[in-house]
Amino acid sequence: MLRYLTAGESHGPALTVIVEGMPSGLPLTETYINRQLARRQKGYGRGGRMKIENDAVCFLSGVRGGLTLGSPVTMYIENKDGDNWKEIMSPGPDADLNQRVVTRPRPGHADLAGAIKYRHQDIRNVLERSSARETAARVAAGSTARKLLAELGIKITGQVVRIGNVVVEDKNPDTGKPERSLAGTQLLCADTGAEQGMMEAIAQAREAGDTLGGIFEIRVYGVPAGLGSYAQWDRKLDGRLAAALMSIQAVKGVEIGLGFAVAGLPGSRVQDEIFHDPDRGFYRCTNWAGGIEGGVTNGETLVVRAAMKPIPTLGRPLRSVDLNTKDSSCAAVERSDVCAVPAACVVGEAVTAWELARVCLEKCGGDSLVELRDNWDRYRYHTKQV
Ligand code: EPS
Repeated sequence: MLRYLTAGESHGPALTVIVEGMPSGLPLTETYINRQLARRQKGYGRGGRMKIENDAVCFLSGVRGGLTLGSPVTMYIENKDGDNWKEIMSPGPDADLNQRVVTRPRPGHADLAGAIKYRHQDIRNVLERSSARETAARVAAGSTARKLLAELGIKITGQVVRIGNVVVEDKNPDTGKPERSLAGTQLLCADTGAEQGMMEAIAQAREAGDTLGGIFEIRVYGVPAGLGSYAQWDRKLDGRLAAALMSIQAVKGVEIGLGFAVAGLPGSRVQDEIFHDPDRGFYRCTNWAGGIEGGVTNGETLVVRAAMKPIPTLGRPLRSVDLNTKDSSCAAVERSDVCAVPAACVVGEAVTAWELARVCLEKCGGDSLVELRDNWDRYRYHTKQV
């Protein structure tokens, strides 16, 4: 089945990802993936690193003449900043391990827990891999899945709906139409008024040496009923999406459809009534479930939201304790972002695409895109006939 593995340190020479199980015959170009990588780098509030990088994949295996071969797809993303860290990050005995040593863990980062777990005395050995730099590799993997879904008529969009205290009021959990294009927005937010407020909030946070989190919302259009399963806990698509989104650095909460609001509403306001039309088949007039019932897609648009906490690297650092001397001191300050919610949104789209591609392949199989499409078209025909 479809799986991927990423590797690479934030200031090492490169990030690498191997995607396995992608059917043969899928049209795939570096340019297609690079468009998504470029989206991940954008957003008002990002730090100095994004001025150095120009993320782009290089295919090392699995694609020939613009089509996947069915063999593992290896992608390589150069860290341009790696050039500035060659001596410090060298894998050989010549590495300069006395420069840029980090001993004051940042509250909220993996720094302290990671140092304890792996018995590191230099927290750099933790932060190099726990850094959200790794998400570039995940966007590359997710973009291959996004392309597969596009071939099946499934479209994924993401939108920032909150930064700090600035909230986009109309969450529109109804089935709705795809939002207007977000290209050209500063924060992947369709509400220009809210976006302006968000940018002001980010500017204020920067001024104060602070950071801001927020919420992004992912929608998936064109999903037929019947993906995922209620039959076993680890086959439930809602659980799988929650795990995928929660695994994104700094994400602390995930909700589907009405999400946490269900706790305060009566059943009659939470469930989506069922209707039937000879042309449309079964349909709903509301989508409070966010397109999933019992761990299975119900044919409505998927609506998933994730909450990202503010990045723990603060210009005005919080109190911490030196790992080696145990003296009280302020946490380390590394170059970082003030707000990376738009970037996390693009990563959210990627991991959602990945999980969706997996359930599509589980449902309809196929070693080649042609075989998958045959099975897919037959299944879609069935969903319209019932
Ligand atoms: C990131 C690269 C990192 C950070 C950020 C995300 O680069 P550097 O550490 O060299 O500044 O900008 O990572 C974090 C916020 C973090 O806490 O790790 C990227 O490529 O997205």
